[in-house]
Parts: sequence; C-alpha cells; structure tokens
Amino acid sequence: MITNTEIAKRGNQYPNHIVDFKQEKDKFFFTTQNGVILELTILRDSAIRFRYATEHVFEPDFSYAISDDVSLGYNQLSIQDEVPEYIITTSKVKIHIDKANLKVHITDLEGTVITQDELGFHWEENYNYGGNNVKMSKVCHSGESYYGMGDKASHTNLKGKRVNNWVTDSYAYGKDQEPLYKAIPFYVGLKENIAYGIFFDNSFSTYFDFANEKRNVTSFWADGGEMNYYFFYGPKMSQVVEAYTDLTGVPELPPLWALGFHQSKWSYFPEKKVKKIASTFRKLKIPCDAIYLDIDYMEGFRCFTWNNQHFPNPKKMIEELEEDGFKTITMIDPGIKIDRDYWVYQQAMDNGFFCRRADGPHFKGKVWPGECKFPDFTNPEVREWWAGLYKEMIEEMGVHGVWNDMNEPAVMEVPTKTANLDVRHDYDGHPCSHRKAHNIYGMQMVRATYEGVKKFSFPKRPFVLTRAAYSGAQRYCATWTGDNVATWEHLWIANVQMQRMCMSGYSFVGSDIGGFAEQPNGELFARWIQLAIFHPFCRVHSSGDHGDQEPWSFGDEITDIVRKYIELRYQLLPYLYTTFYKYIKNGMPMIQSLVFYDQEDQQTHFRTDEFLFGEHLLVCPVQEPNSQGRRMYFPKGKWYSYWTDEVITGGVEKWVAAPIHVIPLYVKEGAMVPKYPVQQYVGELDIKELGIDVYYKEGIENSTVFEDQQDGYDYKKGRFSLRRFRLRGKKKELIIQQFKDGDFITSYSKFKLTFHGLPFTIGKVELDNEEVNPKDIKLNGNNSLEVSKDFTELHIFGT
Ligand code: NBV
Repeated sequence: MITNTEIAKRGNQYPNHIVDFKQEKDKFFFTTQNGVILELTILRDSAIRFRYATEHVFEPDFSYAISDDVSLGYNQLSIQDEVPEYIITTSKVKIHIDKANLKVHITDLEGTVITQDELGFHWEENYNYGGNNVKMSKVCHSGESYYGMGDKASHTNLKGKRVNNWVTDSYAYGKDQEPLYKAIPFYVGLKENIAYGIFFDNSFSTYFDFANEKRNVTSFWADGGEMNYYFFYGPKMSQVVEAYTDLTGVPELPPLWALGFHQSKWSYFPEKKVKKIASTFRKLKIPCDAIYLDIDYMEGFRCFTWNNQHFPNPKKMIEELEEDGFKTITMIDPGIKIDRDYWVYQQAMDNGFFCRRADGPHFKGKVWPGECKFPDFTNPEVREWWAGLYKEMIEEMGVHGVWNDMNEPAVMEVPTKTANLDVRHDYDGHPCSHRKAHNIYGMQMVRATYEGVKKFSFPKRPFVLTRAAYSGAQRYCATWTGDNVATWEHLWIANVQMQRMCMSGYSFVGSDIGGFAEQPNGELFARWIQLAIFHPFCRVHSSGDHGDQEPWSFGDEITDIVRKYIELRYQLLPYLYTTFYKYIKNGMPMIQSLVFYDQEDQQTHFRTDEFLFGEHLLVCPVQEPNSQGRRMYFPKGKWYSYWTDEVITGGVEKWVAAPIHVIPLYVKEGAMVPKYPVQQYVGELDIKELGIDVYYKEGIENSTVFEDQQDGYDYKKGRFSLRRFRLRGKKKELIIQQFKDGDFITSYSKFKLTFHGLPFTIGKVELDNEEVNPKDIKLNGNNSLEVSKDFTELHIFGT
C-alpha cells in the first residue's frame, strides 16, 4: 500500500513495454507490463480512436459528444507484428506502436509522418480526487499550424497559445482571455500540407498547449477521466472537419425564418415597448423575423412564468406580432427560484430533480431570482420533465423559440462563478461530481429544451439557442458568443470566433451585433452589421444599460446602411439556406477561413480577417474606425467585386476601397448566386421568380440551390428541391445546365438571370435546344434575361 504523500511524489508515470496484444475485429488492445492498456479502434480508414487505461481498467464507455448517426466502416485493415513496433495499416494511414514504450506515430501511406508522440500518453495520480490527471504530448513540427477549438478569442492559428476548456460565464471578455463559454476540445493540425484532427473527448477541464511551453511540443491534458481521443486524417482540412462533424453530429434544418434578422435587448418590456420596436421595423422597412424577450418577461425571474403587469396577455401579443411577421423568442435559465409556492420548484423538489452536494444537501446558488436550486440535466428523467415544461409556453402561448442563458451554469457572488465541484450528477447513469459534468451541463440543459420545443412546435421546426456548449451541442441548437463588448477589438474577435466555431463543427453561430456591453457608435454598429449578415445566426443584442441599439438608433445615414445590408441578407436567403443544407448534409462549415479554402497557399496560414461565406462569397470586414478601405488577401481563383464587377486574380494582397457604406465582398467567378426579392420577413412574399447572379467564367463551375417549404419536416421525406447548375463558359458562349432533385415544387418557375462579366455581346439564345425570340426572354442587352420555365439547358451565343 502506498501512502498519499508517496503518490504525490511519484509525479508523471509512463507506460513501459508491451507484454500482450489482442485484436477484436476493429479493436486492438496493447497491454504494457505496468498495466496500461491502449485500446485502438478503427472507425473509418481515416478515423481512429485511442483510449488508455491504467491499472488494466477502463472507465465505462460513455460520451455525450458522439452522434448516434456516426458513419462507421473501413475498407482495409491489417496488422504487422515487427521489431520494434506493431504497424496497423488502413487504406489511408499506417499507425506505428512502439513495443518498448507504447508511443504512437501515424504516417500516410507514403511514410510521411502526420503526428508523432513526444512523451505520448502519461499520467499523474490525482491525490485530491482519485483517478488520474491524464496527459498526451506530441511533437510540434516546424511550420505546423493549429486551428479550431471552439470559441477562443485568439488568432485563428493557435500556434504558440495555451487554452483551457472550462465553460465559463465570461462577461466582457477580452482578446486571448481563457476560458470562455464553450468547451470544444477539437483542433485541426496542418503539417507540410497534410491536415489532421484531434478530438480529445473528455468532459473534465481540459488544456491544450500548442507549442507555447516548449517550441517543439503540442500537448493536451485533463483534470480527470480518460485519455480518450480521436485522430482524423485529411489530407485536406475539409475532410478532417467533415469527419469530426460526422462523429459529433449536425442539427436538423432550422426554419428559414431563423436565418433572417433578429432583434434583441435586455430587455424589451412592457408589451407596449415590444410592439413599438416591431412596428418601427415595419415602418422603416427594415426586414426582421424575430424579437427576443429577456429575463424581465418573467414573474420575479421565475422560469416558465409571465409578469402579468408587463405582459397582461402574452398569447395575444405573440399572436399579433406573428400576424406582423415576428416570431417571439423567450429566455429560460437553469436556476429555479427557491419558493415553496412556485410550481416548477415544487415539482422538482417532489421528484428529487435538483442537484445535491457530496454529503446530501441541495446545491444552492444565487442568480437573478435570488437563491436558486439547479435541476440535474444529466439525469434523463429530469430532461424529460424539463422538456414537458415548455408545453404551455410553446403550445398555448405560441412562443416560437427559446434561448437558454447562464447554463454554464453561471452562479453569482462566488469566486468560481459556477457550481461547487463536489456537486453530484447522474451523468446518465454514471454518477460523478461537477468536475466531470460541468462542461456538459449546459449542453444537457439545452438538449432537454430542444426536445421540449421540438415536441410542442411540431409540425413546425424548433429554434433553440444556447450560451454554454460542449462538442456535439450543435445537434440541438444555435449558439451565440456571449457577453462581448462594443469595441473595434470585439469586432475582430467576433470574426475569428465565427470562423473558429465553424471550423469546430458548430456552424449555426453568431455574435451580439454591436456588442453586448457598452455603447457602439454608429460607425462601429454599421461595420458590425456588414460583417454579421454573413454569419449564420444574425442578431442584435445588447445589455440595455446604455443607449438604444436598434438599426435606427444612430441617425439616418447609419439606418440606411444597416437597412441595405439586412436587405442583402434577405436577398441571399436561398444562398444561405443552401449553405446550411450543405453543412448538415456533408459537414461543410458555413464559413471557411482562408486556410480551409486553400491550405496549400502558405499565405493563408496566418490570415485572420478574410473568409468564405458559403461556397462562393469572399468577405473581408473593415475593423478600424475612419477607414476608406483596407488591405486584403485574395486566395486562389478569380474574384468579381460584388459592387463594381472588377475582377481580381487571387494570390495577391491588395488595397480595396471600403468607405462606410461598403464591405469588401467578392464573388467567385463562375458562381450562380441565387436571390429572393427583399421581404420584410420570411414568408411575406410568395416568391414568383428566382433571381440568379451569373458571374461569367471561362471554364466550368457548379452552383446549387436548395429549397423546401421553409419549415416542417417534409424535406426529410423527399419534398425538397435541389437545383444543381453547371455553368460552362467559352470565349463566345455560355452554357448553363440545370439538374433537379427532389419532389418539392417551388412557388416560381421563372428565373431572372443577371450577367456579370460576359465578355461577348449576346446574339442568339437557345432554351432546351430551341432558339428563342429575345422578346420572349426579355433580353436586356448583355445585362439580364428572363426564363419562364424550368429549363434544363440554356445556351447563349455571342455575336
Ligand atoms: O439575461 C440577461 C443577460 C443576457 O441579456 C445576455 O445575453 C446573457 O449573455 N444574461 C447574459 C445575464 C446577465 C449578464 C450580465
């Protein structure tokens, strides 16, 4: 028997030589003489799981992150028993396991090292809590870069940084501040043009050091649990992110209105104020789809209640707002007020649903309503009860969506800002302390919320928003980046956070436009809107303790700019929806950092500002006051200015003009960008014609348009419309072919094509191989034409 002091003195321990090996189908077990077992599972040829046990014992295999829909299966698998190592070969990689010390290195089939253990797996026994602090260190090669990791407010390339994943209420956080609201322990490494990914699926507090402490070492470790990580081989970044996203899941399609513009504030009340905001949008003709009620709609901050003084008839108000095209979103927090007369409290007490401390008493914490208790959302029974609480709110009151705030959980007036570490959790039948459950607590809350909102919104689709998240939370809800600040630096942070989240499998994300804390001036607000209309979730929100933050709060000039950009978002809705569809279909991030777009170009490895929005739009926000323009980098390809049609060939950094009403926005040549007419809200207009901006290219380019009923689940039964356009440009010809999938009949069969950069004068036009009269297609010189049928081929000849 060793004493605790001896344990503490032992420091790091390491596996020694392998004494046993066995294979069970897709699993390999390597056991060392000192009791370490490496369980290696081949999920796919390029996705491999590594788990390490000490003292010959694995923990029960359970994770909240992994999706039920993960695709498994490999093409090829063999193992060689050699001196001095075992070599496992799939059709994509070779995994070498050193017999002397269990160290691993992985190569591609050509033998190029992709990742290599430095010290490899090691651990330290945890004197205070039992179990181990588990650690992994890998060699960081020169020129290697690192991306991903969720919401970190740091340079997109994390080389040189150390980060911590411990979901935290981080009011008014700053650049490089750690930790923040999300725990997404996944990174993408890029080494000599080979991309790979590591997902450390451990819900304890985790740390990643990207060559910060030692120049040539990248390491990650956790305060408890198992060394349990997944390795994904690219070699392209898109393949890595797709594989991670496949493992941890994607959401269902949101209702289209959720992709519109949303307006929020802490708080809009009473009812009169809410209505006034809504009617001002309509009066000023600024499109908007949703309005948010923050905590003040409740009675004394009690969740699932209404303050009858401020909102005497919420059902009627919500109905009237809906008639005017507004969806109402309400906030729900995890803290339940300790109040013997409050039904939610009573139910939770009667059923034993609140979290308890180690010795039995309930865990209590102060939040908005005063002293609260917190449901244990890691208990499936509690989740079911919580989901049921939404019945009245959604089914009867007609609320359209819910945002879960403070679900880290945030606790006031305590230095840790959260629950005590000894708090107990069910963890779906694997009882544990808050050390293990903290990072997934908010995710399980929002999961229960999602189940409830979904059930009671049926046959419509749910909309749910969360602040806290762990890997996999993207399956349930959209998210925002918490309490940011109205500064230019935060505009920069918002831009990198969105790119990073998208790279981390979580695309449905946005920032509080204009900043939550403090007051933006009109210029900052306008620049933020220009950026945020290209973010998947687009909402203005502010703390409300300063001036107003509505689109019209900064004078007429700014109002006009803001309107123009929100209108652009509404025009681009079919493009945005298609981008969302591609995300859930293939795991393709909705926003791509330049390095993701072209990893071969080293210039992209350290770019932070430019990004691709969907497949074809290149955006570069202006992030400084008083700018008339900025320098931006153009990646490979040819890019049309959205504003002037000037064409720029990629591979250069250039100064581009960007006065206050302009954001640098470029379209990839060959793109066909679908557009709807401006609507004041989704569904206002029956779309009679699909606009398509056609950007000429000599060569071939494909574009897609996905549409359906904009809500409901019929799309899952094949009732969608997927148009695939293939553009082929020649010196004096342009051929556009259309291939259609799906049973949904769009409300239009007319297309208005607007041409950009046609290098010839249009002479003859053929539709499905028949020549047409220019009048019948309303040919307008070289600018546009209209086709009033669902064509399969449009052939344009130059004179
Ligand atoms: O509910 C009030 C706010 C909310 O407006 C904000 O969006 C959340 O991030 N909430 C935080 C609690 C208070 C923050 C100071």
